This record gives sequence, C-alpha cells and structure tokens, in this order.
Amino acid sequence: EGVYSFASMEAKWPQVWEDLKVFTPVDDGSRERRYVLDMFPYPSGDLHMGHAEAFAMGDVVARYLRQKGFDVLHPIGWDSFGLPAENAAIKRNAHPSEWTYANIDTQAASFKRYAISADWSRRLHTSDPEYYRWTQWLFKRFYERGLAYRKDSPVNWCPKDLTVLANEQVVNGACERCGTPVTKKSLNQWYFKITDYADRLLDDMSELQGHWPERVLAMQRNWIGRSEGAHVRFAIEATDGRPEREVTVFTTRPDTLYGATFFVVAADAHLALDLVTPEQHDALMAYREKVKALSDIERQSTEREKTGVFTGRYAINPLNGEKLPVWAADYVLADYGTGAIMAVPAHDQRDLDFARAFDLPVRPVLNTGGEDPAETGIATAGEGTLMNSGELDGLSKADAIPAAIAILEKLGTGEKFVNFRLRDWLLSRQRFWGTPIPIIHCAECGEVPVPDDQLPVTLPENLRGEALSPRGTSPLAAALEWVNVECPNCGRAAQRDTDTMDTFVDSSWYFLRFVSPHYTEGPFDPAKINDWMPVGQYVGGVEHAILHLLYARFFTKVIHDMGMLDADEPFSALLNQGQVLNGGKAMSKSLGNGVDLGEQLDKFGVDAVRLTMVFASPPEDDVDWADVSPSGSAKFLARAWRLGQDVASEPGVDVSTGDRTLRTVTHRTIADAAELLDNNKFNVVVAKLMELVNATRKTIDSGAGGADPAVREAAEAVAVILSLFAPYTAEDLWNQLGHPASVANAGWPSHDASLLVQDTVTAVVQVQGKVRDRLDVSPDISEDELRELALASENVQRALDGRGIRTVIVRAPKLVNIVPA
Ligand code: ANZ
Ligand code: ZN
Repeated sequence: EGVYSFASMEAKWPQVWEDLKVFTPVDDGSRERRYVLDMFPYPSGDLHMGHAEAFAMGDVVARYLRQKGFDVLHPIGWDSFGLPAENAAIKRNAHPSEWTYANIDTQAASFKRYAISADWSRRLHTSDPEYYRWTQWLFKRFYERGLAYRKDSPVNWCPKDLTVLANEQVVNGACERCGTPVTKKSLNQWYFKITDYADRLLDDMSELQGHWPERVLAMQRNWIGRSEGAHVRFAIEATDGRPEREVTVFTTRPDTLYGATFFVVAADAHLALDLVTPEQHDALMAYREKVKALSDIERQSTEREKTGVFTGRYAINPLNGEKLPVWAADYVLADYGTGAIMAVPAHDQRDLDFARAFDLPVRPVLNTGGEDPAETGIATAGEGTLMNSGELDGLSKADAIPAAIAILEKLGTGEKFVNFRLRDWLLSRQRFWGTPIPIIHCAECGEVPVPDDQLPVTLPENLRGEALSPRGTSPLAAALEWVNVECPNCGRAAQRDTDTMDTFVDSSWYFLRFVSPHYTEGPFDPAKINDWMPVGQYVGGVEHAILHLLYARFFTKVIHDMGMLDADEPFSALLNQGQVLNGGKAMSKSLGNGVDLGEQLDKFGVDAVRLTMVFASPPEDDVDWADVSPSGSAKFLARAWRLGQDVASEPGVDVSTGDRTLRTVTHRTIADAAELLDNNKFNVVVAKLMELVNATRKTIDSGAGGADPAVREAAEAVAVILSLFAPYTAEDLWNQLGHPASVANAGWPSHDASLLVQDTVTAVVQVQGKVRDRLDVSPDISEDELRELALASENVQRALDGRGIRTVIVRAPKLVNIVPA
C-alpha cells in the first residue's frame, strides 16, 4: 500500500502540469473568460510567508473558476525596477539587473514549487526593455494629451535616499521606504495630471461599491478629498511700496463671510513674499526658515501652538468692506486650495486658536444655541441660524451657503468652487533603476519626445557600484555618452532627460500587458484586450489602497479615453488578504519572529502550508502562524489522500444505489462549497471538506466499505474541491482514482438537488417551561416560521387559555418556549 509523501508528489506533478499546459488559457472564445490577478511581486530576496498567503488566496479563485468551466487568465510577473536593487548594486559593486534577475529566478522557482496555477508563458518583468519600451510609449501618449508635464515646485525630498517622493509616498511626514523625515525642496519635476481625473476617479467608485473593501474605497475617497465651497476674491489694500492686488481664498463656508476677522496666507507660499511690507520682511523670512523643517501633518496638528507673522497688509471683505489684517502662518498650507484663507475664528477651531494666540477679534455669525467661542475657546460648528450677517441674517446654514454664493456672483467677487485634496502625481525620480523618461532637451526646440521608432530608450549597462550612488541628481547625468544625443527635431547637440519614472508608473498598466505580453506593435494587442479586461478578481495587500490602486485606475481611464480599451475601471473586484503574523505581531528582523517559508515547505509540504493559510481564517483576516497547525493540515491531507487507497469501484460506476447518507453529505458539500467560494469564504469550504472526508471514511469502515459507489463519488468530489487548496494531494488522489491528469480541469461536480432534501426534525414547544406540543419541521426552518407554527398549535392555545404573551424564545429548529403575560 502507498504512503502519503508530499516530497514525491512535489517531484512528480509540476512537469506533468507544464507538459499539459494545464494553466494556459485556450483564449479562443470557446469558453467564457475570467481574469484573476495577484498583485505582482517585487523581487526582494526569496518568497516570504506574506507571498504564500496572498498567492494561496488568488490561486483558490483561479482554480475554482477553472473548475467552473471558465477560461482563466492567471498570469505572473515581476515589478522589477526600484531602489533596493540599486542600493544592493552600490554595496556589491554590481549592476542592479544582476541582483534583480537573480532574485526573480529564485522567486520563480519557489512559485513553481508552490504550485501557483499561473500561465508561465506570459511571465513579464517591468525592467525588461521589451516591457519598458511600452511604458515610455504610454508616457509619450500622456504627454501628447497634456497629461504629463514639467513644473518647478516645492517637492517632498527624502534626505537619505536623495530623491523626490510623491505625496502618496510620504507617510506621517516620513519617507515610506526608509522612515527618514521628509523635507521640501524646489525642483523642476515631471508630473502626471491625475487631477484632471479627480471627479471620475471619485464618481466611478460607485461601480466598485460592494466589490471592493469599503475601507479601500473610503481611503481613496478621502485621498481625492472633494470639498464643495466657493472661491472668494479679496482685494489687498495698497501700502507704500506694495501695490493693490487681489487674492482668492477657498472656503467651504461662504455663509460665515461676515465672521471673518483676519486673513491668512501660507507662510511658505510665494504669495507671502509678494504681500509682505518692507518693515515685516525680515520677520517673515526668519519665520519661513522655521516652517521649512515642518511636515504638513505637524503644521495642521491642533496640538501645536499657533505661530505666524503679520504681513503689514489688509484685505477687504467683499461683502461688508471690512479691513482684515493679513497674516502669514504655517497652519495654512501652500498647496491646498489657493494657499490663502479667510479666518473665521468663531466657527473654525484652527482660526480660533490663532486668534487667541494673537489677540484677534472673534465674531460669531451662526447662532447654534451654544456658548460664546471667544469665552470657551471652542469654535461652534453644526447647524444654526445666521446673525451679525446683514442680508444673510435669519437664514439657516444650509440656505445661507448658496445665498452667500449668489451675492458674491452678483458682485463679481466669487463663485461656487469644488476643491480637491488630490495633487498631480510627481513621477520623476533622480535614481537609476527605473524607466528612463523618453524626452530630449534641446536648446533650440525645448522638450522633444524621443520618436516612437527609437524606443525603448534603454538604460546604460556600464554604470555600476559607486557610480549609482545618490547625489541629488540622477546617476544617469554622469553617463555623458548616454546623455549627449542629437536633437531628433533639429539635429543639434541635445541632452536626454536623466530622471527615471516612479516605479508606480510601471505597475499602473502591467495587467494590460499580461493579455498579450509578447505583442510588438503596441503595449497590448487591441484584438485581445477587451476579451480579458477588466480583471475580474484582483488580490493584494491593503497597503496599496491608495497609491497603486488609484494610479492603475487613472491609467486605465486615460487609456480608455485614448480609445484603446473598453473598460474604464481595471479591477471589478478586489480582495485584500490579511497579513501573516507570528505571536500576534508582524514578522520582522528586529523582533526576531520571522518564519522562513522555505523551511515550512520543507517540513510540512506545499499543500499543508497552503491549506493552513486558507483554513486559518477568512481571507481578509490576519493569520497568526503561532496559532495554526500545519502538521494538523498535513494529517488531514494524508487522510483525504488515503480515501483513494480504499475506493474499490471503477470510474463511471452507477452511483444511484450508493449509500444515501453519504451521498447527501457529498452533494450538500458540493452545493455549499460553490456558494461559499462565490463569497470568498474559503476557510469554511475547507471545514466542510473535512466533514466530507470524515463521512467518507465512516462509510468505508462500515457496510459495503470501499466498494460502495457512493464512496467513489465522495472521493472524486474531495479531489476536485481539494484541488483549489492542495493541488498536489488532489492530483495524486485523482490519479489513484484512475483519472488522467489534471484534476485542475476535472470540472466542478454537479449536485443533485433531490439529494439535498433532508428529513424533518422535531421541535419541542413549551409553555411556561412545560412541553405542550411536538412539531415536525424542516431542519432549515426560520425562527419566524417556527414561532408562527408554535403559536398556531391548538395545544399551545389551550395551555395559554386566553392569556396574552410576554415573550417567545425560539431556537430553530428544535425549541420554542412561550412565556404568558
Ligand atoms: C472659512 C471657514 C469657516 C472655513 C468655517 C471652515 C470653517 P476642507 O473641508 O478640508 O476642504 N482652508 C482652505 N484652504 C486651506 C489651506 N491651504 N490650509 C489650511 N486650511 C485651509 O477645508 C476647507 C476649509 O479649510 C476652508 O473653509 C478654509 O477654512 C480652510 F467656519 O473658510 B474655511
Ligand atoms: Zn532641436
């Protein structure tokens, strides 16, 4: 008799699957298509436990849909540009490609061992010239549409990595990668105009509602940050040495205009320098130096004491002509709204804190029935009635907002305005290992895009080690033979742009490339793209809630607008798998609680590790490796596998005479599993599968034993369902049952609905604790139905004897207890 050995299965099956091309979609339209995608990995070292979890989840979906008869695209590739490769290359005096591709090979081998049901023929790496050629091509199309542009502006700067960072890469004021506090630096940088798409990125989330985790949608909504309000133009009085000028503010509360008692501009904005009087100039300059060192988070903190400098100027309130002192302060941000505000201390806490610090007046204009904010120090918010506000007096806040806007419009000093928190996407990086920006700078012609037929602009291969060290300019700038080129336009000496693209550009369209990764006429084959897009199920970590997912949505919309793609959302459904913890904490070097995936696989086998990941909790929840039992999983797998040893009937046997009880369990499991899988309840499917294995074993050990055709039917169902979680064991079991490979394409077994009807159970009905009736009911009866039946019983009515009812306690399907009044 055979012995369950994961090692021999792992040695045997991968080659068979590869030879049979089990996971390559037929892609001929004969079957309905489904695209299942895991967020592609970054090649840092070998796979870790986090990969093992995420990819186990995605693979369950892909394998399930394949069993259901869909033609499934489930590709794999690598997000292979980025800083770690460059840092490793500097350390080892190597080229970043060496480290990158060595790691990719290691990970690819691990993925194959892990039996990810991927179509390996579609493998791609974003650092391959065949890939980044098309990243550059897309950049050019964005550029032509005015969606890629350069501008000078203060940018987030990581003083350790010596590169700029997108707003999205600054976490709590620090660099997302290295944790160093981020500073500001004025640089000329490339941007994608994602703000043009702010409205659509927000509105189209309604399509994703219910299919994406609500918290991801909430994070995106908040990041886009749509605010409805008004632009209001204030005249700034001329003084000696400074001419009159106009400054616009953004306010969400135009109803409070009469409550404005001062005016604030961002101290670090150029506007502050334009406004400041000669007397106040030095004080402002000194203050600006201090502001530079602060992060946006610190600046907006309500905990910090308010600071600022008077500019010496006055703004005129357009509604009542009042003169408001203009201050420069750090709590107003230069790059939000217009960088200037009207301050209404009675109804805005930050303004009130400032007013109290500098002894500025506080004038309530909204009667909320609360106390005077000047006294309490607490600004009053909420609903109320306007006062001290001229023509707005007596209106509710909701009516006063449009009324104030109407007045401003009539005066020509303001209008309704919708403001977004979202900024344009800063995409240039002063680092080497990324997609070169395909632009040439010519003294005569300005910015000249590299002609399409000269793409890709490839990275030089001779830069390695120290030559890649960050210097604040791109290492590419030092590669003069690379930099110096002829202008494609006029032929004069010109220079290549030396910045590279943020790696989030690479990952914003890779899911499109997977559809036709070898296509050479464009980023993807137009004849194929709409067959597969959008991705039906995307799987990945919640850490990508904003950056990657927002950027990918933006790219998809632009490419849609270019007429190249029907879909305008990339991912119809999103699953955020949980993390793998150890001892309740994320695994980390400093805690020393890391678990090595390779060791786990060697010890328990791939299937046991995969099954444990899936069984431990719902896919969205964290898995604590200290609490799970891969050895328990291994035991279960051996038990399932041994069923194959005991099946004594031939394939195709007539099952109708088989053991009815086992058949009911089998068919119920098939039906339930499908419904659970449709709702991503993978862990419950595993639990049901365990019950089915137990029931099958029970039948084998009694009655007709392994010769009962119901046993074969059950074992086959076990093999197919198990193939989603433990592909090796399932394949071997299927093989023992006399079927050719592969179980992955066996097809989802159909269930016989007539077998699901179960016998009735008896429900006991008590009145005041005494049994008064017994009812035969369906085991699936609802509480309401059972209550109705119980109250309708003649015996119960007799026992109640006309008394009313205080409470009815129902425990469907077994018990009803009625308490009379
Ligand atoms: C007057 C006012 C009265 C305001 C009031 C609020 C309450 P959201 O909702 O986040 O868009 N603001 C505008 N630009 C700013 C900047 N660059 N830095 C700091 N604060 C700024 O917030 C909009 C409100 O935040 C605006 O409405 C403005 O203050 C302030 F009772 O104007 B409000
Ligand atoms: Zn030129």
